[in-house]
Amino acid sequence: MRLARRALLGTPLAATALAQEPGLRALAEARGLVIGNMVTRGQLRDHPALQPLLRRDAALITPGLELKWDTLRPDPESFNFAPAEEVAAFTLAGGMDLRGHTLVWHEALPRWFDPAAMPAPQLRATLERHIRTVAGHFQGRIASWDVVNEPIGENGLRDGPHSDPDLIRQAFLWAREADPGARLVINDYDLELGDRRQDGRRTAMLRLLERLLRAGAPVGALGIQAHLAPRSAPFDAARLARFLRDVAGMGLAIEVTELDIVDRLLPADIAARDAEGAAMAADFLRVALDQPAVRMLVLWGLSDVQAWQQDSAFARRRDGLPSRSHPLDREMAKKPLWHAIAGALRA
Ligand code: 9MR
Repeated sequence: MRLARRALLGTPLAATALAQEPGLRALAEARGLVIGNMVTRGQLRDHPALQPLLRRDAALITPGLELKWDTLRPDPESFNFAPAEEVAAFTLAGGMDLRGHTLVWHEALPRWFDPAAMPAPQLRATLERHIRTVAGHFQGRIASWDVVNEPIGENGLRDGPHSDPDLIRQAFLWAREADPGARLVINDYDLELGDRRQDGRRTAMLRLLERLLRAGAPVGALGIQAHLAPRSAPFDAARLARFLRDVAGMGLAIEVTELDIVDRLLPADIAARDAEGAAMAADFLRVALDQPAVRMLVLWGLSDVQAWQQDSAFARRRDGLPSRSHPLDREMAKKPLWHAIAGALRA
């Protein structure tokens, strides 16, 4: 004890202050908001420095890959829960909750599962078995499940397993039976910014939600991914606020599920790039956190070592520079985005 106190007295003031600066987790908790982050099993292993920082900045974790079909379903018969359980063990040890992502999606499918090539009854049976087994396996451990991911296409409902609203309704019913306590979510992207295209996507989403609720689907929340891409479209606070109000008016909760910055259209200069990304996040969060239905804020990665943007032909920068999409840089130092999020949580 005496040793500990002497050690503490010997700590330089700056280091003590740094250790005491509240993380995003404490700031969110103080205002009754659940803050989360995405991580994969590979990232936890390859970047152990992430682990204490995730515990500082997140109260909930979305496994980035481990609950997708291509990881869970090596073949039509079996289920491989081991990778997801490794992430779940990390969250349990850190006193964090889990988010489930995702039960029905048109991407990250194993080669044996081609929804378009399956006769409708077989597709239905395959989805039912998957949802009942996976949601059942994690029953009681998942705060909210993305039951259906990215159902909105460029013209209404996307082709594939999403194109049949009755199948979507069924997916929610199967998930509800398998895990009665989880909040069940429809999750989608490009619902945040103020151009005509995203207006159309918002309208299509509102129609789908209305239709599902009318048909008795147990949808509990809309997930707004929020992969914010400055200069791809303007930010329009009034339009976003109206949309959030419309969703809340249906009695649904709202979760921000994948917040990060797509910096492909921003200047190369790091200070300018970071400032513009952080400014758009601040604009977005000012509106989102003002809406009481927004219960959860999940970031799609804490550090730039986690960037998916580089592997995406669409989201990566044309000049080949590494993307700066996340709150911490590759050395785990805080960037303007971290401070923008902290500021929004404090406001
Ligand atoms: O970040 C994820 C990337 O590492 C994966 O290769 C990809 C396919 O599984 O999915 C990425 O995450 C996506 C998420 O699951 C759904 N919304 C868009 C995300 C970024 O593409």
